[in-house]
Amino acid sequence: MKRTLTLCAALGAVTLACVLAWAQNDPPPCQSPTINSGPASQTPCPGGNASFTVGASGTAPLSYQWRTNGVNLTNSTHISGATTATLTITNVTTSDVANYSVVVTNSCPGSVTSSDATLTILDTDGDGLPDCLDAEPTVYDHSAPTFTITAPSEGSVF
Ligand SMILES: [Ca+2]
Repeated sequence: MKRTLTLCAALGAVTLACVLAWAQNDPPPCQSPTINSGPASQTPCPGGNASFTVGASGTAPLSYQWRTNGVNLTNSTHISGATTATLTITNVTTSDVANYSVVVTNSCPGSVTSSDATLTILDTDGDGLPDCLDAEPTVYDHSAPTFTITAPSEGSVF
């Protein structure tokens, strides 16, 4: 069938065989969404941004719904892209620490849910301050202090 169609197209032929081949050529089957990549876990700094992106394929158009711990997210001043392939969280706080996933659907039967990506604020040294806010190590100056002594002017009282 496909070879017949290719040959017909190549020759620009309109023959009974070609017409029959076109007529029998099935429309493309409905492809339920599948997830190809992501989302990846994020370790933002408090006050910074975090973005989660998913790569999905299937019969267009695809619809996206991001969720945190299983609850659908909605756009706000804090969250954008809740129903797109990329979720962005601005001005991250500790309350954003959670698992993030996305449900992808289209007009075909079935939907697919991504794996969980985590949002974590790292505190590697465990001092309660995120890594990005840990103070830089203090550099001490071990060189000898220098003094400048100015001779008192005549008539000064001590
Ligand atoms: Ca720390």
